[in-house]
Amino acid sequence: METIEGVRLIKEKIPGLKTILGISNISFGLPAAAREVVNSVFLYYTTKAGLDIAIVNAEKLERFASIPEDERRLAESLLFNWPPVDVPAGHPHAALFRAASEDWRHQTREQKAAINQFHIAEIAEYFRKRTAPQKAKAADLPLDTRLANYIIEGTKDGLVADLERKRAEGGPPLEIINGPLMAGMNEVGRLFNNNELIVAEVLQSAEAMKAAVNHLQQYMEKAETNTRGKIVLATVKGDVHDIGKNLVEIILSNNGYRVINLGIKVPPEELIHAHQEHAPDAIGLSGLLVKSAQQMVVTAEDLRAAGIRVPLLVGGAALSEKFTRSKIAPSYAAPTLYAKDAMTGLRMMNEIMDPTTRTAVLQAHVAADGDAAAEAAAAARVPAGERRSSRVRTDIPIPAAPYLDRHVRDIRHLAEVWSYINPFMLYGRHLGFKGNFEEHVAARDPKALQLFHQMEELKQEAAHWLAVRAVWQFFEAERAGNAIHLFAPGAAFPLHTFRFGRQPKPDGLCLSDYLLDPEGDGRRDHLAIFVVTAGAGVRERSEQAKAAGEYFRAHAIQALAIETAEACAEWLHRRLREDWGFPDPPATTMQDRFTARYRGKRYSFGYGACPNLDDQQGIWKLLQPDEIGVHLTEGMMMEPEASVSALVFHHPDCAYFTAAET
Ligand code: B12
Repeated sequence: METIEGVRLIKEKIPGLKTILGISNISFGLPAAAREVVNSVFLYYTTKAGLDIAIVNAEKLERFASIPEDERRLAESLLFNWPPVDVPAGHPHAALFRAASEDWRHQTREQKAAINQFHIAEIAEYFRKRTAPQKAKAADLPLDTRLANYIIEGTKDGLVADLERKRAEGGPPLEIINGPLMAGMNEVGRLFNNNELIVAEVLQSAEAMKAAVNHLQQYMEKAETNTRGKIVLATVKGDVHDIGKNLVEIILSNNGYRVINLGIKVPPEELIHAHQEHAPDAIGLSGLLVKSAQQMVVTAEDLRAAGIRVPLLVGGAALSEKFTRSKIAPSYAAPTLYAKDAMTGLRMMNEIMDPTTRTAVLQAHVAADGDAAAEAAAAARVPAGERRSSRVRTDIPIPAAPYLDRHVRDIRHLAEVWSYINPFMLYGRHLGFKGNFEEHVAARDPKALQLFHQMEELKQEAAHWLAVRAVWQFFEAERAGNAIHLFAPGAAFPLHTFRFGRQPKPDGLCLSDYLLDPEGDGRRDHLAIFVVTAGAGVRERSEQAKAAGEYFRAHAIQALAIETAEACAEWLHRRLREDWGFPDPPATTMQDRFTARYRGKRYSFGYGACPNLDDQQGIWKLLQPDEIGVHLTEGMMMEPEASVSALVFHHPDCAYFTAAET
């Protein structure tokens, strides 16, 4: 109660201050089922008191609204330290309870402790006795519920037999799809939005749906379709981003939409043609990079010029609601909707296709006059200068570069590279696991273990075909204001010059600051550059799995490939530090590496310190990464998708920062 009160007082006295609270300690020592309830009730009241951020394992939390009244009362009595009402006869503290105030502030120390002990015993006793609500045995459930459950649980065992039972009852295939199966899929969407299902599970549900539809298709007339609507989907010109777009395809197509997936690097003309051919209800555009977001503006303009007015759905990592509203929507001049993830895309399609919500949702997404002007006015430039920041030391010796020739390698020891995969990225971001994956595996959490084994199996198989390649080179380098000249060994004229922006604030940083000036004997500092890839053949394999209805596998292949590329970058960077003569201290952990706690840093074009993606061309000129199968698209994207490029600096003061655009 004091914590809740504390939050309330802080928010009252210092309204602008943000509060953060770890929730679960409140219930430490109680039975697991009691903890889920007490944590949830505590979270509810702290939030009401004004808490901004809670640290909590969302999976281990009962939803407040679903907590039965008696359980909620038990938790509230404990948290608010209410004096017990029904005290068993002869209880040693009965008199103490009777004399205690309702309000914890007016209770004596002794009363507080006795009341607290009483409620702890009550709640622990209650939850120890309470057996988990028994799941009804599958066979006892009504047939429609069973059919929906196959989808919700993402299982196919018994599915075909039950579909046949449903048909024998006279259910036409299309009604089975649109009825119980779609009800299951709707529940999957609801559970996902409530954080009760993770991406990997949603994909398994989609697999079950696909298996059901495949089975029923043999009994359907050719003309019969189960479409709720039609969407043309594409990754924009210059962009090879596949994984995000494919998730959207899988989610939409298994929720009753017909998806015409035009693939990657799709120019506006192809979209216009597809619109004429398929007359879709909407067009979906995907893209990974900022450049692709700009390409969406151009694409939207071309679609408008071609007279196309269907709703446009857009999504991708570098896109935002603001950019969509201020840049893409005015160019399209028809409804333009930003979807932060595939499930949001599904909700939007549902709203667009539902006559009761369509008008409102479309009207809400047409650009308002002045959106673009407001955006333009906001972007003021800050002059940055060229002086080296005093935050970067210059009195350190230049470490000798180990070699200056270009290195090209096929990296065969995949197990080692994979040990550099950040589990948070693979299991958390891409497969949707919530919480600390490694801790959950160590605690033998079934969901974590299942995912772990699925990925280990995939790795075993991928070890036979996943090709990890790298090209790198150390270059002599000199700083010239905000620019860096790179030289062939001993040459007087630079091979190439990169120009960087400076952090727009007093004494701001610039990447060139990290290069030391030549020593008295003319010896120059160095910079390493690399490109790594794990993408050869990945899209094709993922496509095959998708076509076979193996959606989890299709997604997992791409997720493994992109995180292998990132892991290879981490692995190679560690090796470059070794080659350079400053290996990581033995105590360095992978977590240290994932948070860049080592000497020097690597910077990738497109990120804050060097946002100009056109500079990728400089890397291509210097390293010729085409030799390892990585090509640069007109959108400055590396094809295949699972590729990473970087500049590596050795300076111990290196930090990540955001520079002004050059
Ligand atoms: C993982 C990651 C990578 C991975 C994989 C990239 C990928 N294909 O997803 C790897 C390591 C390969 C990578 C590489 C690079 N990356 Co990167 N990467 C990321 C990161 C951390 C997450 C992206 C992600 O989650 N992808 C997984 C997919 C499934 O998610 P998604 O694309 O967002 O798709 C979902 C939604 O957006 C939505 N959606 C997408 N499209 C559509 C379409 C429709 C119609 C709908 C309805 C919904 C929808 O639904 C999808 C599923 O839910 C982001 C940062 C961030 N926080 O987002 C940076 C980020 C995208 N990367 C960035 C950069 C710069 C790069 C590189 C250029 C760096 C470099 N020089 O090497 C390269 C480019 C790779 C290439 N091939 O050219 C920048 C881009 C900024 C910019 N300047 O353009 C970002 C934004 C980081 C940053 N903060 O600056 N990256």
